[in-house]
Amino acid sequence: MLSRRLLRATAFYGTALTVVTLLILYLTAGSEFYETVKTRAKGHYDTVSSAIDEKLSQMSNSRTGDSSSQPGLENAPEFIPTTKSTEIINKLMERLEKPLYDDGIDSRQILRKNKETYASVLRTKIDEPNVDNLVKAGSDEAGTAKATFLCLVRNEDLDGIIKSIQTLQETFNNEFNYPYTFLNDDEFTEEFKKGILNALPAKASVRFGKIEDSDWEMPAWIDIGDYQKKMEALDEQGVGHAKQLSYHNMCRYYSKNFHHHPMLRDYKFAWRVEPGVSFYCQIDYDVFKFMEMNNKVYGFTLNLYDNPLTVETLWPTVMEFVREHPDYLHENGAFEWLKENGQKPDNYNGANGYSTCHFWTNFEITNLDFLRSQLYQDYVDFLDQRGGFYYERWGDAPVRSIALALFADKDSIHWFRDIGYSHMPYTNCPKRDEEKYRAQCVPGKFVPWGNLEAENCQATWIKYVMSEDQMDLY
Ligand SMILES: Nc1nc2c(ncn2[C@@H]2O[C@H](COP(=O)(O)OP(=O)(O)O)[C@@H](O)[C@H]2O)c(=O)[nH]1
Ligand SMILES: [Mg+2]
Repeated sequence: MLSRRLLRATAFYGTALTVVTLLILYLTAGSEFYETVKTRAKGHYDTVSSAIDEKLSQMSNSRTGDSSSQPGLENAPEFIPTTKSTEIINKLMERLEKPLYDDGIDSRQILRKNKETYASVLRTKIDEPNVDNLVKAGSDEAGTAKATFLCLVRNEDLDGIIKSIQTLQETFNNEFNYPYTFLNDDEFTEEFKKGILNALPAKASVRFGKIEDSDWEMPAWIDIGDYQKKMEALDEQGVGHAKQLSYHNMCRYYSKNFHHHPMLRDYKFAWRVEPGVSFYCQIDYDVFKFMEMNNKVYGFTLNLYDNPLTVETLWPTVMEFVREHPDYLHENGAFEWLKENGQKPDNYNGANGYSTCHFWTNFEITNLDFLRSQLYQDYVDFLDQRGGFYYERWGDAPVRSIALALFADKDSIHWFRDIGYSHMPYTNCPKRDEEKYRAQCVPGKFVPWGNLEAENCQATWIKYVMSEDQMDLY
């Protein structure tokens, strides 16, 4: 009894003594210590911000840039998930677990109807988006979005990328003068840089950057033997690029890392441009400002089915992630598009519950804040840890598309019907006024070969995802 009291008293006086000592120390030396820390931090802050200023001025004055890597997450408020009730979560999960169509579907009939839907939409004459805030060429605000074209290319892609950017300049960018960012996993050669600069008007702003090896290369925790064995098998089944390690790296980079490249840090939007693509129609309004002023997260032109052999475990893996983070789901997500099983039921079954519909990311205009959000990063890190970029051939297109369809508001995903665009073999060709065409494309003609018509997912997007308001945007 006595010893317990003694113990309690000792503990009490001991604590009191420590608090008093700390208080005295703070009052005498603490403020000085605080000042020192503050001064040091400010010094550091000043150094960092002057380095940024210097970089920014370099960016606007020079036509080349540096390439250091400095990843970081910014959580834009619109991409912070809201907490949801169990009832809502259960309803959302239910929609993700069942296919869009019940058993007994006639896939040929669905394909026929879908082709009709697609043709009738694309053959209806359209002009620019019907919004009252379009920023037209020549106006003060034209070209003022924080935005860049993004070209991930190799030195040997020079001719192909020149073709792409020249038609892009002619149809759009001569009027808006948005900058170009070229990225490569290797150093760009002088020949490449000169070739690009010569192909663009003198006023064009261009930067060339190198990707850090650690952001590009296969991560150390991938079992190379396992990767090789699995890709040998995929290759034998005719899956393209299966044995091409650089292709796996590229898909992972576009899924997980590109948006953290320091050269993109000051941009909110990136428009991806690939070698060998064509732009067909005149675009007289600022596409980036349209995205910004109408709260768009993503812009696409084409959406297609994928080869299910490349994504066999992607959907089950995504569902594991979703069960861990059900709050991340968006109540107005484009779930039906992911769960469509009518036109290509074998794809849905082969991909274990995923239609394989995806935006064709060789054209994409991305709100980088979405990709830099905690939500997207958690998602892609989870997938990355499972190794599917190497043990399968998960593409950046299905990975990005699933994230958008699950976690973003479907009304913030915009189909740029008015942008005539082609990457072999598929085309988005709208019906526009004659003078808006600069080259031949046939309105509604998706692909030159009839047997590939079934690869088009756009009708599902039109029928099950687009609201009337979205349809009325053109
Ligand atoms: N720097 C670099 N770019 C690559 C590499 N592999 C692909 N790309 C780029 O990544 C994009 C997609 O590659 P691409 O070969 O067009 O793929 P596909 O459209 O799926 O056939 C294009 O912009 C390519 O230039 C690579 O190994 N290094
Ligand atoms: Mg390509």
